[in-house]
Amino acid sequence: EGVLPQDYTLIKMEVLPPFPLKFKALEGRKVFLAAATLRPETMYGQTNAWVLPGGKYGAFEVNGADVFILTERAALNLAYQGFSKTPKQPSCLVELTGYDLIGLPLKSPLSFHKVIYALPLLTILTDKGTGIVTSVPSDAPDDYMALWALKAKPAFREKYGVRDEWVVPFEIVPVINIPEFGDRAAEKVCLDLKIKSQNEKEKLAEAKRLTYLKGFTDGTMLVGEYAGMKVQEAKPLLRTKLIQTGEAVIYSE
Ligand code: A2H
Repeated sequence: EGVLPQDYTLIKMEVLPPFPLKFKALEGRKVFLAAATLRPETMYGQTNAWVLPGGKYGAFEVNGADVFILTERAALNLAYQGFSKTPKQPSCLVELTGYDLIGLPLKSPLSFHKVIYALPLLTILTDKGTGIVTSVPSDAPDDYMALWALKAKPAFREKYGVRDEWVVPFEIVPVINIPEFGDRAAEKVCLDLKIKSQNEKEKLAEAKRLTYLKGFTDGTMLVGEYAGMKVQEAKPLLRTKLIQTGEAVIYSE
């Protein structure tokens, strides 16, 4: 944990009915996987959500009829930030694991892929954000490598019960141009640094640093209502918009 609080945008990825049996108690509610991101301006390029298979999650009542699926730790933080039925008290409707979430169809704000799926990722940290991550392989090196691995390895898909149709059709969507790295910065940087797997932590950290920094300072939006605008300017505008439309909430930790 850093010294300064981190301000995330929680993207509300709606779970599409019909719900699985485990979700019986959630019938008739609006249920969302709540993904913590620092890059709300990239949401056009979402291809899937990531969940930790063995991770513990819960379905928590937030404001109104909304239910958020996230870690208990995040639910407690949210309850202190005004998002719970009873102030400062998370209320859990169903306890879940990541295995219960794999394969859920989701509708996520701004995404060009209209229905995307929750997929397994073993490097998710349970003490950061919500334990749910939205995947943008055009701009996030971690997401690029993880999606590549799932696409390339049928045995890995099989091990986690991932169907081909939740992964294979999902192409990378260009969202931002960075003069130095082109329209798919994450792919370019992973290739340049010769990253072979998600487990090359140091190289991935360098790839992340490069794409994150250059994306912010030199990036231009390629798509959406702010196409042509600098990322620096579009980012706060898109964040505010997602919050005003009720498609995202602010979360800090
Ligand atoms: B970012 P920081 Cl396009 N475990 O969102 C692992 N990673 C997590 C996480 C967790 N529990 N919670 C959030 N994250 C990811 C988009 C994105 C992100 C892009 C590019 C870079 C990037 C799409 N994935 O992050 O340690 C989320 O991925 C690189 C910094 O708080 C979140 O933003 O700095 C970011 O890590 C938060 O990481």
